[in-house]
Amino acid sequence: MSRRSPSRAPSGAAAAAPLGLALGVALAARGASAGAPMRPDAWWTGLDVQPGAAAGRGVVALRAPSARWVRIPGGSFLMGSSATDMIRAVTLCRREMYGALCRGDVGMPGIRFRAELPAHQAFVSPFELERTEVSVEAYGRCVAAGACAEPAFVRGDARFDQPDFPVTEVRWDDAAAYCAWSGGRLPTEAEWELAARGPSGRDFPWGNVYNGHVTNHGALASDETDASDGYAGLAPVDAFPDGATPEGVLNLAGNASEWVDDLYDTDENGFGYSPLPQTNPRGTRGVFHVVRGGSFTDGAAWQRAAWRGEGIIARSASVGFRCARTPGERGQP
Ligand SMILES: [Ca+2]
Repeated sequence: MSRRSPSRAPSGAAAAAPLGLALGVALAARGASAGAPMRPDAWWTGLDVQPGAAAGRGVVALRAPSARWVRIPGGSFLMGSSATDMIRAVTLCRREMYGALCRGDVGMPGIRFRAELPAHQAFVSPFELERTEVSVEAYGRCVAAGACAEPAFVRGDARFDQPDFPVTEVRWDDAAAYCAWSGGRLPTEAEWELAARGPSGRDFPWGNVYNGHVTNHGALASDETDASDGYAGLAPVDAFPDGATPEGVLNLAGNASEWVDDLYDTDENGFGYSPLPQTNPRGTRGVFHVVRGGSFTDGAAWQRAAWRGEGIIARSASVGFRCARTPGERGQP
């Protein structure tokens, strides 16, 4: 079965040829692809793509199986964004194709980023977070058990229905139901941000410098997908190991955005964090749940660990989730 990514798509010629010829074909394909323009949207829109244009091609990585849960030490950290953080966000945003939209005062991006204000101290107790987003395969076990609703994508749609892709097109309630069924719960927004930023307050899960090759990102453009990271659409939940946090949590930035437990609870101006208790804060007022971490349709500024989305949609092709649990609480495996 062929894989869903242009970076993984095997060459038919290479697959059928003897090893030496196959190697030659592969090397030639790589050389040709290095200078060939790539259609970032080709796979996503169902057009033919030229295999072999992705980063990491030809590199074999051996990885040991990893545990589902990663322990995140609790502690105090600076949650949200300062005025300086906002300037950095707008600067990143301005590099996008539609960067002219990225003003810090008015306009859609400005409003989106203002939700991160103000920077404030928060304390989070130790917890455990899933190393990866919940996969289609894992979620399917909950559906088969009758405990979760079917995701809304069309079965067999190769863009979404792949066992190792993050499950998307699920409602917040579905995500919460899965986590409860599988022995956890949705992380709070503060837990998610502490896991992504660490106690030092990183801008991104991997560090402070944006790197579009370690996150399955998109673009602020007419075509929101971007295959320069190797994937126009979703990627396997264990892809992008170089974008992991120091503790080993994968794809907090990028791939699927993620439901968190909190409701989007704004300040008196209708944006920004409401005054919440500093210890284990959790938004309990509001209509919509928060989503965290940019997706494969979001540009660099939305990959920042402080970004928060208001979750105004019930389901989305770019929103999935992962679960958390509190040490000492154990449910099903
Ligand atoms: Ca993610």
